[in-house]
Amino acid sequence: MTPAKQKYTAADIQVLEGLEAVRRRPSMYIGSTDERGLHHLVYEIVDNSIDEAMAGFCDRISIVIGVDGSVTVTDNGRGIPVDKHKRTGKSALETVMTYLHAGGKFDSEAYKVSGGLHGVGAAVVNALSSEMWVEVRRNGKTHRQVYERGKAKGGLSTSSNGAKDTGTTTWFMPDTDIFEDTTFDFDTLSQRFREMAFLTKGVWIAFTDERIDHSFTYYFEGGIRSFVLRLNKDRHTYHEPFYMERSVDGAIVEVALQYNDSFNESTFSFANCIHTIDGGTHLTGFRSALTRALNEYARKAKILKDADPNLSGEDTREGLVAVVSVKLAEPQFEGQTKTRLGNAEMKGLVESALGEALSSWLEERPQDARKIIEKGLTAARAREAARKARDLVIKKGFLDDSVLPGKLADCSERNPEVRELHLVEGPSAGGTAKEGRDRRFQAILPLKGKILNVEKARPDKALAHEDIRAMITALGAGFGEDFNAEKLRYHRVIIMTDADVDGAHIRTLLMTFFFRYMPELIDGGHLYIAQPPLFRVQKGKDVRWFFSDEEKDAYVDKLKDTRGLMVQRYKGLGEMNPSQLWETTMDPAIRTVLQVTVPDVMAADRVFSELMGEDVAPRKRFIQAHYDQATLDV
Ligand code: 0RA
Repeated sequence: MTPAKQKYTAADIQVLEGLEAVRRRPSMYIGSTDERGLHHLVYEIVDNSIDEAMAGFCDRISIVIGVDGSVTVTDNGRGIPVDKHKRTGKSALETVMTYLHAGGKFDSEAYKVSGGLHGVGAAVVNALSSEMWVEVRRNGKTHRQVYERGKAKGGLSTSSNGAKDTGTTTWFMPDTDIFEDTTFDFDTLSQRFREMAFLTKGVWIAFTDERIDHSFTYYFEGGIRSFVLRLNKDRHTYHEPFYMERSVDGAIVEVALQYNDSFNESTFSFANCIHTIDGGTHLTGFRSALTRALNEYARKAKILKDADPNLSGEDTREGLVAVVSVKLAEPQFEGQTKTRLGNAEMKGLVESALGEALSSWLEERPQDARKIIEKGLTAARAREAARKARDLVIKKGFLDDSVLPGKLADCSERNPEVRELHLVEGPSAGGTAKEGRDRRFQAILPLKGKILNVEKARPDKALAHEDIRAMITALGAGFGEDFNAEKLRYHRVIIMTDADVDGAHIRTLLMTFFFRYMPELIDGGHLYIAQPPLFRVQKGKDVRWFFSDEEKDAYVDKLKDTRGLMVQRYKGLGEMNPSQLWETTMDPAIRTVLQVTVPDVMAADRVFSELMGEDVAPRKRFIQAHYDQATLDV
């Protein structure tokens, strides 16, 4: 598996230019001089140790952020060579540290494979540090050199340490002349080191932040196989993970996958330990190999008959959790955010390596193979059913907003921005709301009660459900991929349920529906939850409403001795009369509504980090716990 088996010596390093250019235009080398650029310095140094680990010579890397804000990276690799370099006449170490050696053998030819910024490496970090030193342990000796803003301060000092241990230690202090802020962030770094550990199996990465006295060690024996198991932790899976690693044409292809019984796909792709959020050639190769291998096997095993059509790519990815990680000499990252792999050769490489490995894996496990293919067939049938259901409803004018649901009491205002749709639990509360509302801008849609749990149902079932259809039609903006927020007939959708357990359940079901079928409705800030009061307290003619026990108790305690105090608990919306409902829950001048937010973490790329984090929180739990974070009056 190791990309670097040959011996390298100082002569392999090509010298190009000095480091002044780096200090003059740092962004050209590290992207920016903000927080992101600052953290790049650490990754650059750690990447070098990761490369040494991938070459099979190092299994321990430690990173320490000092109290003074400096960084120390230590590995137990072979140590950077220190012999004299032919062209510079200086040691290899000094050459590596004080010259930009872009494009040289040292970087590209099978040596530099982990992330990094095109192999500019340690020299760039040196140029952008006010002080730096490197210690190399090799051949029973310790070699040390100190640098200042990229320039060597004296030669290499060598002392005998007699010890057998080898390795490299790099210490640096980022230059405050270059960086706006030189404060490292613990979470950013630990997250990245965790990823690196997942993606480099068998390596121990110890991270200590002395500023806050925190330390973590990451180690994943199974690498991305462990990663897949972890992603599927809360799921029901169909088989043991598939795992392969191949070294082809100087590149390494690693894939782990495992199917679960959900309908979603989670595939994460990486190139040189960089998360390629926008995919790229390696992901394309992965997908076509998967589709082809499964179809070929299904035909051979006669699970697919001659007359049956092939499984589509989408069908083969339902319930799939996969990690695709490639390591290559000169990765080209494309796109706005440089998170798509562009190297054309990777498509075919991944496709053939995975194709072969997966085909034999399937042959060896006919039972697992059958389960996976049957899952794909079910997906295909469901997709067909959903398509038919969709066609049918479109034909029937289901998505035509001129045919509004019969039980919708619409409002008269035309501007969607001020229109509100109240989704009310039960026909009786629906009736009260219809009477109590301001009919100019408030529309009422009474729901029967519990809507279908869309988390457990396929789209065709969900679309057959009366209340779900009524909501989609009333909103008029479609659903799923066809959802178009510009067509929304109401810019405020307010869920109004009883303040009891059933009400809470209905609320969750509704939020789950919106989250799965109209996420843009939530993202756009259109979804709200009404807050009906829990208590009515009357003293003479004075009537007050309270929304919590605490509020009510505080008020009642104050008036303890007053006679004729009447306290009523409101369990359901239906217990209020229309004017009470208006006053307490619907009148924009008085009411409080909670806006449902799906925080940033839900964005696709962040799901990854969320799942990588200590706290694996399935989406459902997530919405339940977070919907009440934002309170605002509208
Ligand atoms: C090339 C050759 C050799 C070691 C390294 C690179 C090396 C570089 C770094 C950077 C951080 N830690 C590192 N560890 C090793 C050694 C070649 C040999 O010993 O023959």
